[in-house]
Amino acid sequence: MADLEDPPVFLGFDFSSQQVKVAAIDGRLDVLHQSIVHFDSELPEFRTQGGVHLHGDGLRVTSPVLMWVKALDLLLDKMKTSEFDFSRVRALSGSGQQHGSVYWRRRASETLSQLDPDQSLHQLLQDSFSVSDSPVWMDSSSSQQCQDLEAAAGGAQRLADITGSRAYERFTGNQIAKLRQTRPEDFQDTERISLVSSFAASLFLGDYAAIDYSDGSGMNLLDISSRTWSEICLDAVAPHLGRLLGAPLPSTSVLGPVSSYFVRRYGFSAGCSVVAFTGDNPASLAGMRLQPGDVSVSLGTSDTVFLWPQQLRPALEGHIFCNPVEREEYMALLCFKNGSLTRERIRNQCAGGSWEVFSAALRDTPLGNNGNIGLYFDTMEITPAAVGLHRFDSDDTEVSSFSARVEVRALVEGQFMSRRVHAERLGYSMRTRVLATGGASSNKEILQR
Ligand code: ADP
Ligand code: XUL
Repeated sequence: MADLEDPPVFLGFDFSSQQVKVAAIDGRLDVLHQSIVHFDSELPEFRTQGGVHLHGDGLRVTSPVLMWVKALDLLLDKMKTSEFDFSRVRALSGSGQQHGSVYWRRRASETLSQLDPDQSLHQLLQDSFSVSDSPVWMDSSSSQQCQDLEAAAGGAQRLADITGSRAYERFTGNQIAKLRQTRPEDFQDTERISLVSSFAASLFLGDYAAIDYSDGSGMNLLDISSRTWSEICLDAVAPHLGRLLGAPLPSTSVLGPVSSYFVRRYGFSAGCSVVAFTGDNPASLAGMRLQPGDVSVSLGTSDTVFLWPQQLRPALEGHIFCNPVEREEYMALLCFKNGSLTRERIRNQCAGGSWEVFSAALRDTPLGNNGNIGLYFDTMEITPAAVGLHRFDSDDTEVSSFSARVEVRALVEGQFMSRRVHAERLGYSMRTRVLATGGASSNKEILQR
């Protein structure tokens, strides 16, 4: 049990594409504990690759919702085994991969509010989801619904003016519209729709957690100026959708105390608060303490460029989200789907599967790659909407291959040039300091190029 003298501890969870992570920090932001559960290797029974199932049409991408639940059981059990003192945790919060959606079956709220501490969440929530495979951010199967939503809103730019983005396939509103049209019975059986972030908060709260303004901006449903659901968009997606979503709240809201399940099973204090969870990119902006004018590059499963813009300029490319830190401010984001997984493929093909060899190739080749450049879109890219591999030599002639070392540099230079070009096209300058985060930011050669 914690002593009143013990300094408080705060927990941050991340439900990301490939793993669930936790970090415990104290009031000085010193990290006291970290644990990870990696989906593919530690939960092989779900048969995911990179945390997802890629379906036969090459467009649909989903993750089993019960895998996320089981990963949380495993993560908390790991913390318990390492004698982590849960009673010192004053508050917890977290993040989730953006856009992914969770569909709670009718009466799931009763189950959530009466969880038996002698059983795992995975056992208890077996029947609580009307859709077992949640669509995630890599999905690009809702083009028809995107067209419909843009038409209903009065065009792509009008939709961007309201929600911060023109219609994107991975944005949750379009996924909900698709579910309603293609699986009406499952949709009828749903009593609440969460984002991955608010789903994770709901587990801790023992009740449905609100969607926060910042992650809620990635749905094509939130009016980012009034910070309320846009009636035009809700009506275009499904009748009475507002009831299924619940009212959105600021990202810093304290939602309530942790559910008694966690008090009794793990020894959390009954006074531990659950603070709204948000999207992984908004959480990175908050965690990196970004200031207006700073630019950040996140090199996780996706690569993203995000910043705190000084003016609100919704455009046809990129996204504007509500800022997770300052209630009246915004954040801008560009998402590149072919990030770490494409670097891993080239590492496996050109560097024997070793980041060391990959980094050595970058050290051994000159900046500019002697004029060789490549664009590698293994899967349909988000920014820009393109697919395929394109290599050009120093004469600007398209070629079918490069040597291994040239390929590694062509990939990294091509990726970072594209991050810069697209940010600059939107009027954002990359000439100020650029902060890096995400798995690949541990690689100095990638950061230096
Ligand atoms: P996410 O949060 O999206 O699950 P992370 O931010 O944890 O992902 O990043 C995971 C990715 O980091 C992996 O797919 C891997 O390719 C990349 N990564 C990890 N270590 C290195 C390294 N040394 N060099 C380059 N990339 C790396
Ligand atoms: C952002 C996006 C991804 C996911 C997964 O729009 O789709 O960055 O948040 O990290």
